[in-house]
Amino acid sequence: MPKVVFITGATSGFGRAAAYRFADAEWSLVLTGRRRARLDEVANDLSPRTPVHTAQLDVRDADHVRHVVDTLPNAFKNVTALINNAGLALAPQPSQQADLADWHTMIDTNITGLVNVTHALMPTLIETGPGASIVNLGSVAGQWPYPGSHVYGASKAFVQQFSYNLRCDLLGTGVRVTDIAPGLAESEFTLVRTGGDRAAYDRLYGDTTPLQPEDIAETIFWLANLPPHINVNRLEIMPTRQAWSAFAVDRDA
Ligand code: NDP
Ligand code: 8X3
Repeated sequence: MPKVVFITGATSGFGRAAAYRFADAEWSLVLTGRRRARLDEVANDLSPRTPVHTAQLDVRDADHVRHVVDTLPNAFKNVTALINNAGLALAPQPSQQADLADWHTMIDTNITGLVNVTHALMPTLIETGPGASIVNLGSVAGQWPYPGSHVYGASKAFVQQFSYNLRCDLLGTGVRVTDIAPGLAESEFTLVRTGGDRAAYDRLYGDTTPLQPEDIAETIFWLANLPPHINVNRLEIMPTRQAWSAFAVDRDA
């Protein structure tokens, strides 16, 4: 029986690249995301290689998440790996200029959406037992503060602590949990964050060497394929050309 991976946010970036990486190893794929056309495009590309099931899904909708999990076709029911990848940043401006609605969208997606999917799939993963994995997409922003990160970084701090706490509760079930925390990585993430500002995208990723979605996909695949007795709790990954910066100090003019 092929192993089954369930990926949220498979229409772009890390999630899409992960779909291709797991397909290479002939895992069966459950691909989810809000954009139907993108899901179809990936499924059409990958289904000649491996079984693919798609579900148009907004992770913020707990009832729909439950429905998608409960109605998985038989060949896709025995999920071995959950990749909780769907997420976004909005409002790159300082907190005091950010829209409350954008804060709510980040909380609803990065926190509520992630727990919706985790809660729905935990019984299946526990049934799968040793070798099963939950890989949660956190961020360096969950550990390190920076201007304009406000609710986004805080939502990723939640992902880290939730991952650690899940580890405690899942001890003895064989289900592994990892918080993977990438730094600068080139994807549509920045277009979403800036409301489609292509110049901001070019400035951020230009003249340096950011991580690529395939780098993160390879890491996710490695985590899900480690021997069952190994759990990586947290993995922080930056491009070699990124590091921390000095503390900021407010000085008299
Ligand atoms: P992308 O914008 O390329 O992809 C984000 C994915 O999330 C899309 O497939 C999108 O699909 C999906 N998504 C967003 N909102 C929802 C929703 N409400 N319901 C279901 N799916 C949703 O970004 P990345 O691939 O770069 O980001 C993936 C994850 O990695 C995110 O959690 C992000 O916070 C995190 N991350 C990104 C970093 C980066 O620098 N790029 C670094 C560290 C972490 P659709 O719109 O079709 O629903
Ligand atoms: C995305 C990486 O540095 O923009 O999580 O917060 S960063």
